[in-house]
Amino acid sequence: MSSTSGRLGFTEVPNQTAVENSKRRTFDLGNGSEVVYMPRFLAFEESWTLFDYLDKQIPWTRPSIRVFGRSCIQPRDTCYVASEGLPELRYSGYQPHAYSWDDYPPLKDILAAVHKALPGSHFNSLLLNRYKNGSDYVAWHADDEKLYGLEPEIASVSFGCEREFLLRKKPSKTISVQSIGNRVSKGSSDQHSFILKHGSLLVMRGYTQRDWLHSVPKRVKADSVRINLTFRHVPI
Ligand SMILES: O=C(O)CCC(=O)C(=O)O
Ligand SMILES: [Mn+2]
Repeated sequence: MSSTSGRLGFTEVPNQTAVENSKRRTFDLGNGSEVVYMPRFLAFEESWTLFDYLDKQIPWTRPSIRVFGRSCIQPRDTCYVASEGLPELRYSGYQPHAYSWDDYPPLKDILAAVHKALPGSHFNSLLLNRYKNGSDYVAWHADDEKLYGLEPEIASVSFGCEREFLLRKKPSKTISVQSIGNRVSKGSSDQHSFILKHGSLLVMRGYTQRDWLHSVPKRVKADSVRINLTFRHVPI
């Protein structure tokens, strides 16, 4: 919202969103993969209000999933929201129930803020995660389900406890002299780390899901709850 200050003669003061958007940083991961990070995407107090709402109102579950053929309890709470008429999501042998956006109006406000920050993007589904403390985590994976198409864009909004988010290049499938050479001199450009702040937005786009893995590892020192929302587009 813009404001005026008659005394100093300003006609318009930049709004919070415009100022904080200027802290947006883009990381070119190479070969068509890109990450954008905005540490202060949402205002601090507003983010705590949203955290409390999500913590209390979302119907969190901790489902049983299959990993390498073995059944285990997913090491974090989850929930899924999607627009009507989309193909169903299935990952690690688990098919979450799709709740409606209308059931959780604040999610629609966050979605609108994400769309405003990312003109041209259109997200129609949302996977929510709640990490109760540092023993909850998400293992190395890519969100490369066929459902999302070849170059999915994923917008991730974080609330609460700061956690480390890691990106690691997938091992190359072609073994050539050059790739062996690359592996020997494996540089830091094959791994990236972000501390995802309360109210931050991280976007993965291009070939990031095809060529990279990401994770939120266990951290003994993380002693409070973190909530993460990943907005995705499911083509119909
Ligand atoms: O919690 C996060 O920051 C990432 C979650 C994630 O990768 C996922 O839900 O696929
Ligand atoms: Mn993911």
